[in-house]
Amino acid sequence: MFATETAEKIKSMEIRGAGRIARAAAGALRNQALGSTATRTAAFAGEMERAAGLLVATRPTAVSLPNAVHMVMSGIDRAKTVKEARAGVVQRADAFIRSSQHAVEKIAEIGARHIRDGDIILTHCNSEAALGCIIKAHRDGREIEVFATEVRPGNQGHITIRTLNDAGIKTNFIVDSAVRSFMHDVDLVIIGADAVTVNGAVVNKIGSSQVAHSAHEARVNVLVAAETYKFAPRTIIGELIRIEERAAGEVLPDEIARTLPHVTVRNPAFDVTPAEFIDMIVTEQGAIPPQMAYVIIREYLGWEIGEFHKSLEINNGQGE
Ligand code: RUB
Repeated sequence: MFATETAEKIKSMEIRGAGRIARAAAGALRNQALGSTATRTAAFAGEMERAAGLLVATRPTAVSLPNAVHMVMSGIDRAKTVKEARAGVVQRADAFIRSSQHAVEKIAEIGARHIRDGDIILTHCNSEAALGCIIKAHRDGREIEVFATEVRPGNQGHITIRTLNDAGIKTNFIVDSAVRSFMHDVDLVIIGADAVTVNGAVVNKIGSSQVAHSAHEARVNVLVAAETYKFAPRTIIGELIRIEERAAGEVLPDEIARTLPHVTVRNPAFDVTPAEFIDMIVTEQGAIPPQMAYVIIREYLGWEIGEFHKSLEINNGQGE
């Protein structure tokens, strides 16, 4: 699949979930590079930049997407020939996809260690990283039970309960507004992430902050399963994560909305859970308290504050 087709599928949410979106984007750039007929490096780089821009513009919240694109595209401008540039893109895209899959497996392994025999776990939305931890604990022989939310308006909970059912895990399916009613029966909350900011706040599916708040109130631990490429480097310089607001029709059919001229439907797809409601973030590099997010950005993503200063200077016309 080339970039245009992949971008459409990400936009329509046929491809969804921050990890899958990132791998699909890397794969699309790889295919774009292999299919390019450009004969000059500048033309090749231009085509790849346009493809990268198209992919990054599809969904604004999942930081895994620009991070993956950044990793695949880095160094393209230093290649001396099209052959070299193409090989670089293919090599970096394949490496990203491999390391992403490995990260999800590693997180499952680490996260499962924090699940005890007899635990009742609540999860929200559909996160392969979060479900990986739950399924690994079950496969390791721990007897567990899950509460899974419906996840209005996208119904991602339907994907979650099918996955849990297929793994043979006892699961309770509840509407989003029932979370607080059941929280006292729950031992642990596990959710995924679309972005983690430098101060340890987690951006995830709308409703996650209510889930975490309710868990905090009931003294239930909240564990976030997030690969390091979901950490947001630009939050170091104060950049905020943009919360995607999707079409009103996902919440209320247009024919009904048309009869309610005084009603505006709001449909944010994500919300922000502050670090104080999160006990641990499980990354492929290990489990960390949310306050250590900066270390992940610096050590594992390789983004230094200096790099931002440099890019800011260049953007302001002061650099080079
Ligand atoms: C998906 C969502 C998931 C994270 C993490 O939202 O919020 O919890 O993306 O998922 P959407 P994963 O359905 O709108 O994309 O662990 O699979 O990357």
